Amino acid sequence: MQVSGALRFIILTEIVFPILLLTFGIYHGVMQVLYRAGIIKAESFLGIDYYQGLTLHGVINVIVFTTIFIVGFSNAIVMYTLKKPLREKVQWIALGMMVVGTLMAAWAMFTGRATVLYTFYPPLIAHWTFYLGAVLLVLGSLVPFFFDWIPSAIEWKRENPDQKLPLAVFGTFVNFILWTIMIIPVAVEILFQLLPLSLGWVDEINPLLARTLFWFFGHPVVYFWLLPAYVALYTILPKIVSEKGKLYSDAAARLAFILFLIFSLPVGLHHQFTDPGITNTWKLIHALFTFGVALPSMITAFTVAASLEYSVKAEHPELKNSKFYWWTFLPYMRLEGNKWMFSYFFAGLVLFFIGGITGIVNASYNVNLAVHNTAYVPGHFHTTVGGLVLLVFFALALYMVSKLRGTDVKFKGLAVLAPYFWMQGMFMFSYAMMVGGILEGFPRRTNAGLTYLNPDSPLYRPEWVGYAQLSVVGGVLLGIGFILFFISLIGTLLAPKVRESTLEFPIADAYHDENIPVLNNLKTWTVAAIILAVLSYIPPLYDASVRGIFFNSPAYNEKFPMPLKQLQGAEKKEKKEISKAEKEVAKK
Ligand code: HAS
Repeated sequence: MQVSGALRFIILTEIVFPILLLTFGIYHGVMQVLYRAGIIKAESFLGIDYYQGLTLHGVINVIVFTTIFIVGFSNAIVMYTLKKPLREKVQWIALGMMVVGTLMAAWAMFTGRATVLYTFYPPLIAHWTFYLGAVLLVLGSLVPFFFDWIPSAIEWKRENPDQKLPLAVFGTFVNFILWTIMIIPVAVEILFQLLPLSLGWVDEINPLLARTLFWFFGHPVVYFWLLPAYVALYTILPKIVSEKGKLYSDAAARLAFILFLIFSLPVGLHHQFTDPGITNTWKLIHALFTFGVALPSMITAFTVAASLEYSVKAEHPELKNSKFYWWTFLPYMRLEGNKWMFSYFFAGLVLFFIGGITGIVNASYNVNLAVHNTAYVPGHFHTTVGGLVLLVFFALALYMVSKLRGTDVKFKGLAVLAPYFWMQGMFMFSYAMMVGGILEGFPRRTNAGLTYLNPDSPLYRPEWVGYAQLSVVGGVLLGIGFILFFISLIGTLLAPKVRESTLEFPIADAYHDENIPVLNNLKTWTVAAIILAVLSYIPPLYDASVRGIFFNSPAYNEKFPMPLKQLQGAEKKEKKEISKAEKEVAKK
């Protein structure tokens, strides 16, 4: 499909700009393992302190990179599958809002005015530009959905009344419906709590309410990152495996997307099992729904494995009766055609297998108490968003840049090795974090090199040293994996053009392609999702509103995440004790 110069520029920007930002995000990831292991024993490095770097790492990697890239990929796949060009004006507005929003938030973070981590829990408070930037970024990402893709899909439906919406568009729409709903609670938190506090219009806000509104958004958002990868797993992966590749079942894929729409929202309390003030019953109900949201991923595991088997056997009929041997025919290290992309999908799937199991551990209410706030949690999520999601996005980025620029993928050998370095690095990193977290209570979000892993500190915990050191090896391998991918991406971007620039995707047909109307009815399922989300959140939000207000709750020192009052209190106590001791000496 031919694409106008302006649209080509917009989509390329939406792919390359977030990856350029990701270089900072990943750099700060490597810095994290160095700080935590005590290889860097300092509060800051090159003018950026530990928590500022951790904020940059989290915000860039999972908020900025994901959002802009998802809009870019969704723009491309919707345009290609509906065969309708995008509306340029709408796209310029969306891109402008996202870029301006990102620059505002980046300014606040780089200048140390927004060291609030990606969860921005109060009482950590950022400069108002951080919050307004985030709002602009998020609103900008919705503009194409409402003002471009929906009108195009309506036109398409009018022209094709008997056909179901193409699966890639269906999955993308589920994702953006979810995105629209989940943004509402976090927008309320930002506009009515954080911004007024940051601007000094109010002195106090309710932190428990803020956390509950945040997690109303904060868990569904992980599926906003995941679903574009699932769109690619269902529609693109089988064709990468073989020319005759097919998706095993279209209905199973649609069912998975609908289950995500319903179950992604009523689950946020599984991040707040240890928060006081919210009734246990509702925490348990959210825990049960969390098991529900694992179901569509289990369906996906089966459908993807069946699609891989079908696609291999379609090309190798001699393997017809093979039960497991066909796995050896997958293109793990092949360079020809689009087969190089398989390495990214495969490494991502293997990592996600671990991410899924560990997610279910997290979700189990009582077991969660053993892992919450330990390094186990980052161990889990790096194999999900930093595993399948990131690796599939890397493959799509390289692929789309080469198509849109009309160049060949450069340094393909390095490009194929990159995901295996990444996978190996992630195995080591996540193993260290998870085992250290679950068995030894190694904490997350802590500059441990200054304290727990510092032999000169009274807090020294020698049993954590080995885990921290293993995570450094993992972190370095991850860094190498990223550099290999980046070399290939920049080479492809700057290489001389060898063909017309186009936009196309290898889209697989379905082997089982039944038309089941109930699975195509997005309106009904959207209403059901909203009702379930509202019902599951009214009681916890009520609890948080009435039980979460602690007047004069203390401010925090951002360098030591400890209430100032507690620090001051400790000082006072110390002074009292000193003066008492002095008096006793004087008496004697
Ligand atoms: Fe999670 C915390 C529960 C999925 C991301 N999660 C986080 C945080 C992030 C995150 C960022 O219940 C940290 C937030 C923070 O900063 O505090 N998570 C789950 C559950 C799932 C899950 C039940 N998470 C994700 C995904 C993420 C993500 C996806 C990002 C994209 N998570 C939790 C909980 C917490 C949590 C608690 C809070 C913990 C705490 O205490 O703070 C499920 O959706 C997972 C279902 C997945 C599966 C896997 C299916 C397997 C597939 C691969 C098949 C492979 C094949 C190839 C076919 C059931 C599809 C062959 C492979 C071979 C191995 C041969």
